[in-house]
Amino acid sequence: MAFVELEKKGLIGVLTINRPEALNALNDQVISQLSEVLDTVDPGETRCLIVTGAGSKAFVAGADIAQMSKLTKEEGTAFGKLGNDVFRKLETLPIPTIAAVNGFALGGGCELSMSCDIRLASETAVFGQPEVGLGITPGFGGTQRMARLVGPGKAKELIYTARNIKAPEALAIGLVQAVYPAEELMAEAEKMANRIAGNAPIAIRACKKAINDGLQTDMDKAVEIEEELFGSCFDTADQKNAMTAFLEKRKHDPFENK
Ligand code: DAK
Repeated sequence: MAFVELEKKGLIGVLTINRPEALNALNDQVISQLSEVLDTVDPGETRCLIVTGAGSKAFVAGADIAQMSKLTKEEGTAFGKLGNDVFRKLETLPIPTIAAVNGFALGGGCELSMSCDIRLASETAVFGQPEVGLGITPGFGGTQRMARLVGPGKAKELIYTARNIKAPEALAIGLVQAVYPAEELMAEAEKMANRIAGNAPIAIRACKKAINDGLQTDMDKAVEIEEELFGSCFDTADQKNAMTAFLEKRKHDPFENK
């Protein structure tokens, strides 16, 4: 059974969590398949990845509560590690990622969206970290990524109260970058993904690495990371192609990822 599907659309990929009967809840099978599918994404061929959920109701309604309810302490720790390892794999995927949040993004679903570079939401999207109402903490990076994305005060308010928020509030606090009518979400996500895919892929991968690695260190180290990645672009055909075209007042040739 394919709980995770990957569709290639030209230079972009669309990864769908496909378990609509349980609102795409993440059990260990779904998480393992997500890991396997991410391993198949080839940055040479795919320049931007959209992550979404099957059906019209949910992105992902969280980790699977039925499965989690039976876990021992050791199994809970192992489940947390499985999820964290896969979400980190997604977060550090070399190519840009866009979460197209098409409905409930609760618990592990909100955490999945926060492991993507950019979040676009439908007007029907609902975000939240309901874990403390279930007697647990967010376990797939929610305490860490939420605080980094919206600031510690807002993250603590949302996590301590287990309050769900709708798309407009998610937009207002910077958790999502844009909100669209549900029927337009995927087209808008694909438009953004294709726009990204049209830019120099090696430079974009360097930007992603510079932002992600830089945010984890102090500013002196962070600018060194930027300098090194900036320098590495001058070894690429794409840089030469684009700068030569600019100087010759013409459009550059399509980027070759070289
Ligand atoms: N798990 C399992 N099944 C789920 C589910 C979930 N998270 N969410 C929904 N479903 C299932 C429902 O049980 C139902 O199944 P059937 O009864 O039809 O068999 C089906 O999906 C449709 O759901 P509803 O009938 O409930 O649909 P409604 O429209 O009435 O309600 C809802 C939609 C999203 C408001 C509701 O389903 C809901 O509240 N779902 C749970 C949301 C939630 O609390 N999610 C957070 C889960 S906790 C950790 C690792 C991970 C985590 C924490 C720690 N470590 C190991 C440390 C992560 C935790 C979480 O994600």
